[in-house]
Amino acid sequence: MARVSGWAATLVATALAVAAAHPSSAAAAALTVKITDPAGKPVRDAVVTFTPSGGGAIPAEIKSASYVMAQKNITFVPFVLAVPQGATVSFPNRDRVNHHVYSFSPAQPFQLPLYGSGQTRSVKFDHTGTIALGCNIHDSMSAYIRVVDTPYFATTGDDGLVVLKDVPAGAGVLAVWQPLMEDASHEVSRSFSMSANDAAQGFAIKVHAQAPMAGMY
Ligand SMILES: [Cu+2]
Repeated sequence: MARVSGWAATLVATALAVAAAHPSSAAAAALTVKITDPAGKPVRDAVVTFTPSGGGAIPAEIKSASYVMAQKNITFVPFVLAVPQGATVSFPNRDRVNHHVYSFSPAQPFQLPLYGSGQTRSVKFDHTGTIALGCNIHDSMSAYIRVVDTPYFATTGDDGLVVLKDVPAGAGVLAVWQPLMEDASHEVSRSFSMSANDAAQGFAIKVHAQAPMAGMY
């Protein structure tokens, strides 16, 4: 008898009818994407990317922007941070206690040995993929850095919404990654042709209520 697998792909894609918020230029437009669960509840911490078919060169100002994964109240803040390939992420310790940040993720394992309050460290991420973070001192601390190879990316907040700005018209791939997604890759994608006008898309995804952290990445 077949057993039900909790990791079966369970993507349900739905189209959203969201009115365009403003007129756009001919060459590029805004793409609004809403991420919900199948019941329609907004899903936060989802990284949404649009990758043009020809590839998305990452402008220097996006690559060199400030990306921060802080430690505050024995928690990583934010829980999910999306950065472009080649970005440098700083890891400021805003607690009174020491932290030892590490990742064993194959995309880029690293260690930031014990450092104290008010200090910071930084790591440059040269490879795309998912970096699962932990702290050697505090087992409860976990967070994710998602390294992407397109300049068109954003992470959903409590409203499940992102707006990707200045997306070039033309074919590409629209993808959503969320660390608790009930899919082995934690990612779903679809072909999408961006028009010259503002557009809206929706994804309904199934996510775990709580993160089974160990061994996910
Ligand atoms: Cu710690």
